[in-house]
Amino acid sequence: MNNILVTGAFGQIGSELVPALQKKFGVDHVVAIGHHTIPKDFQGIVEQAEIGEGDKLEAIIKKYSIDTVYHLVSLLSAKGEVDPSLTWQINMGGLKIILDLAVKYNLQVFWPSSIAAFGPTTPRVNTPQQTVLEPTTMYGVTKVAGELLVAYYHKKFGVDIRSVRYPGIISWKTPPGGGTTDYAVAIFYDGLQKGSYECFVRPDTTLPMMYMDDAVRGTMELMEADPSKLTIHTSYNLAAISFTAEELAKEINKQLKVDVTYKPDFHQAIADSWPQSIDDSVARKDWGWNHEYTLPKMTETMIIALKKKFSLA
Ligand code: AKB
Repeated sequence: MNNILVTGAFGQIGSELVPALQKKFGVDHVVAIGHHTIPKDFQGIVEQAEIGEGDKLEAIIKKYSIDTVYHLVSLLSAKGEVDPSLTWQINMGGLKIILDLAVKYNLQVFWPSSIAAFGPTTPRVNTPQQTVLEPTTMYGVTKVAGELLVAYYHKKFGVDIRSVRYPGIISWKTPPGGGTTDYAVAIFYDGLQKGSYECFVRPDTTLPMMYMDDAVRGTMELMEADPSKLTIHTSYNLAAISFTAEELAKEINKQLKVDVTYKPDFHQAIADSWPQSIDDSVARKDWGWNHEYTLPKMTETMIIALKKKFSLA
């Protein structure tokens, strides 16, 4: 029986993963953990806890006989640079608490790593699964440390923990917040609401991206994959589409008039330290990962969804 706990349930990924899990396993089998960001219209089981509150989390795990945790709480790359100590505390402290609970209660765990685990010394094109991991952001440091920690808990304690290195995720449900790849979401929000967007990276900035539906489906598929087939216990490279900021602006402008200007700021150095494209052949071979959304399909889907959200349709 799957009784699932989702931390960071109301963040970018949680907001879409929770309904997908509820659909598959039933609303009564998914417990969403949040604090001040719980939407008023949320339907389902919700519990209030901070990620540092291990005792509270343990009580919730016992109360609902939890056997699976999607541990999504994280401060992202740009926000992480504002308060690096807090980023370490939330990202690493939270993960350690969840892993110790996983040992105690025999939990299956999903924990996301990111392309932020890579750095300027990593090969930037078709970045291999096994490569140099020397990130320059605190967020990236917590992703590398986290990858090593989850692999350690798998080897030492046999915890069934699975992970992917997400690229930039493009989605419409939650507004952009705290990430370097957020320009690829903000351009849709501002484009539809203001008709213009000032982009914080150069037009030629290329980063790996993925539409949310692919990310959610891939995450759930990895959690269901035959454990004997999984050869990576740090985190799987995961890829879908790569494009420049200018190519995205052009694609949007096929459907919508958006005046895009470019004013690179501190985000640029972070973007320049990350890969442009990812080799995810190991994920494709081990558990059959495949993406569905191309740049045009993603763009069309985003515009339709946001027009509805902003009552512009
Ligand atoms: C960020 O930009 O910080 C995130 C990520 C790539 O992990 N979207």
